[in-house]
Amino acid sequence: MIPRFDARAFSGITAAMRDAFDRDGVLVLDGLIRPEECDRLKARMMELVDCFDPAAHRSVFSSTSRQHDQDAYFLESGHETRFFFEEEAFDADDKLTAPKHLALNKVGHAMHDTDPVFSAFARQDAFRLAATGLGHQDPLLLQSMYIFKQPRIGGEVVCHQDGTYLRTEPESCLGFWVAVEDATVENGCLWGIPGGHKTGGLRSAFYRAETGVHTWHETLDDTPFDEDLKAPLEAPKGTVLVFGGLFPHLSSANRSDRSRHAYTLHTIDRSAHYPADNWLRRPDHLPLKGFDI
Ligand SMILES: O=C(O)CCC(=O)C(=O)O
Repeated sequence: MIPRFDARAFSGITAAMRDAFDRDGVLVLDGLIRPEECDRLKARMMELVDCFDPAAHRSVFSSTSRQHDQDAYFLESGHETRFFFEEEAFDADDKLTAPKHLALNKVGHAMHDTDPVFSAFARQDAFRLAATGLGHQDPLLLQSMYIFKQPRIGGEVVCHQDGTYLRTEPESCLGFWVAVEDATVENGCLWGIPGGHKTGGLRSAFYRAETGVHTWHETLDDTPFDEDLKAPLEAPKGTVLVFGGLFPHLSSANRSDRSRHAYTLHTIDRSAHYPADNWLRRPDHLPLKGFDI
């Protein structure tokens, strides 16, 4: 049973939280974000979507087909706010089957630097305290996403470790997954393998060539993920799940009538080396920043 912590009055990582994180690979912080903060973030995202022209970019994010792996609009989004559709958002004639607000899979990957509302949300003390309390000496904000998990067409995310896509040497990635809306088994909550961060190492690494859109995976450890052990991480609005780069996690397709909006923030430690062949790159004039700007 993965413990849940009441984090409504969070003032830092406790010994019990640290023990749970080390043992299970994931920390469940209920109420860390107030409901009105979730609503504000969602409202700001809806404004950003209002301004997005769906005719301009038809980029799809799919963890099964992985067509985004060869897509310049995706690969060059590390310092941008860009919009990616659900795979099932288009019909056989390539027309959207739902209004854009109900057709997008996610928005990424740098709203924490490009948008004032998202920057303030990402840089709140709760995340800083959690990152430093879990061992980061000097956290850098690497990636953020707003994930819609749309009603009926929200795509599945296959079991993976975030360290595959956000590589540092040594591994230092920390993920904060925020339930902007209630996440249940029915609408596609996150699942994880408790203790799975200690069973085998990083399974694969994802690389991007120096130029162009060529990417590839390399197997580092062929130990299979033991998905029989996976547990649902149901998360009421405002709950934050915190996990490291080795924690295996996934989510099922959302076939329900309810969306499951989530926000994710990934930090790395400045002292760790961030190899230049990671897919997510920043131009020299937009370096990664920390919690203070
Ligand atoms: O929110 C989800 O359904 C999955 C998110 C996730 O695992 C990821 O983006 O790494």
